[in-house]
Amino acid sequence: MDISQDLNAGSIVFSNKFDFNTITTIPLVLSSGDGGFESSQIQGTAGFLANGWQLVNDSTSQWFVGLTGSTGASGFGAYISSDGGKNATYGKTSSVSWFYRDVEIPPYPKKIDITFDLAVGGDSYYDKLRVFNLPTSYDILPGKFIAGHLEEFSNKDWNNYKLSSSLNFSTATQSRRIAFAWNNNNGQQLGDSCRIDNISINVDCAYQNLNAPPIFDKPGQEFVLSFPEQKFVKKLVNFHYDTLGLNTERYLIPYYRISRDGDTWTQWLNVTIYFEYFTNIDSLDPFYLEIKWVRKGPSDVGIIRITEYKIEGELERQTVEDGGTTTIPKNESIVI
Ligand SMILES: [Ca+2]
Repeated sequence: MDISQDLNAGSIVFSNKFDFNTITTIPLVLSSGDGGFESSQIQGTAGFLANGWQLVNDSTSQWFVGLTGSTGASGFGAYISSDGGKNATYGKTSSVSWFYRDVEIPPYPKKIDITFDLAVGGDSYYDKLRVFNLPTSYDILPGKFIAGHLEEFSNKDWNNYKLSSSLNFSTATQSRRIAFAWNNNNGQQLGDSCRIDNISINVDCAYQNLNAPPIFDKPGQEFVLSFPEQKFVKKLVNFHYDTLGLNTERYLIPYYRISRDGDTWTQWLNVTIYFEYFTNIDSLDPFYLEIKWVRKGPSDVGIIRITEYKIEGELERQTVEDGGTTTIPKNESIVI
């Protein structure tokens, strides 16, 4: 919370503005480690699990780890082989082989980026690599090729690719299944099979390094702002919120309550629509204050988040006779 004071005017303002534009990129898989098959340099099919990947190979054209799959700039990479790992070839029997991993997405995600180096043969109609961002509930099976891919590739020399896709905006962590699937049919081979290396997976998240804004997921959900014993705060000046998700009816209502001893409280009182001074605090005695926002409206979908609030107080002042009359504040600082 930011606090600013105007000693001449005798006013004090408490405000909090949440920054939704600051994005932090969080790496989930590094190209120098698991994503490059370099965390554990193990050749063959065991090289996948050794680097955190699950392997679902079909019976003919299968994924292997080894020198053959590398760009040449690093040790190992992944590749499709139909001769037990000797060469980057694919067979004339229809095959679909996968490798994948589940990644945990931090809260407040904006998007996920999957980058990798790829060289791939094949004809674009029958023989290809597809890359997926799937729910973890999706059951990956050998021999089963599916649509819903981010992109598909065939007949390309070594190149670097970056695939970006959106994620559900959520206050909780969620998981996704990032998958690579090779498919070939029983027709003609064209060139080498597929080689892939230096996979990195990053998620762009909002406000990972900032105080999280109050989020309201469900009807009736509350956010309470508590002030310690004090006698300055006088009114909620304004607040702002936005809604995420489907545009159905939901909104926030602010309330406040007061206690003289921190134990016995008034009822929750409505903040008037004109944001007038809180009532019940006209004596000069210190008091405890709580302001709360409650999600209202019939809709149980979507999210409301407070983007900003501003609370105003008055500093206690005294008058000093000094030739003329000067008013100065008694309290020059306050910590909330
Ligand atoms: Ca590598």
